[in-house]
Amino acid sequence: MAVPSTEDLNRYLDEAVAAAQEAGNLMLECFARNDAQASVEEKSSPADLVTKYDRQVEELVLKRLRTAAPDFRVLAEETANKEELTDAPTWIVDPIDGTTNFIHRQAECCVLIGLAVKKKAVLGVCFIPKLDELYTAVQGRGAYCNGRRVVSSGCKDLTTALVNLHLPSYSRGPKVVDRILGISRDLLAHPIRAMRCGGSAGVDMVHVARGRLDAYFEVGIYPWDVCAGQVIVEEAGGVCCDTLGGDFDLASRRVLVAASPELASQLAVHLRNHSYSSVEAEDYNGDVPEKASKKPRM
Ligand code: LIP
Repeated sequence: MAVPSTEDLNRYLDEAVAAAQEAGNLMLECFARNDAQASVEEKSSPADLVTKYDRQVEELVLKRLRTAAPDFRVLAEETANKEELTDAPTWIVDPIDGTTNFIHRQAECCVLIGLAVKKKAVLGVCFIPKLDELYTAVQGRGAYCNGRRVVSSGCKDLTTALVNLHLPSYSRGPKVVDRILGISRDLLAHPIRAMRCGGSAGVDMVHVARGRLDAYFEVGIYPWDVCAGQVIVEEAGGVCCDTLGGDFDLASRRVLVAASPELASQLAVHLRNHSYSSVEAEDYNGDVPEKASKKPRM
């Protein structure tokens, strides 16, 4: 299938924006009713949750996207999550990213709609309904929030960086917990300026894109958590790469997002020291290195 033309991409962007806004309204109705807790179900672990609203939003979004581009493949968190990512144009959708935040009525949850072609993200929409912030980006055309251009902070130095990490939702086993504590201890001792703990990959990525955050990293994410955000971050001047510093792969389940290549490189040194790459954490022996090298090895 041919790569979409500029005209087609404009049309897909309009559809994705309309779908995200409709979905956001449904999320706001739920916030007003305060009934998300009533439909919580566990998925892969007690920290991996879904509600009836995730499913309703996904149905609504996919209906629109399938009408707009009937030939495109679909990868979506709640119903089309076993599909393999191929070279064909593929909508990649997370109906509610940050479901735990959503259940607890936190603002930091969003609708994510990405389009990938040849396994690369080319279009991204992220809508955070409680903040009324709509982020959009198409490859090569810049990143926008509510129609205004956004740029990353450009931060190049870990000692002045605000960094978000996420607690893994796929496991709270001892090795996984040790590894997250190990990397946190190491970064705090470096020292970095401050560290926060996020709950939505999409929200953290747009925060890096607009300079509210300098970096975010996570192991365990899926393509629907990061596809839309990747385009927005890169079009805002930021960087998405592998947690160990290599090229970013949408399907690898790991991401390091930073406001500059220099910052990504410095963080990757620390993450490599903690083998921060696999979901299993089997290769991590729990030792915290005395001092991480400051020299990037990318
Ligand atoms: C969430 C991710 C987040 C991660 C959460 C969860 P969901 O996605 O965006 O980065 O830390 O545990 O996986 O499941 O809310 O769409």
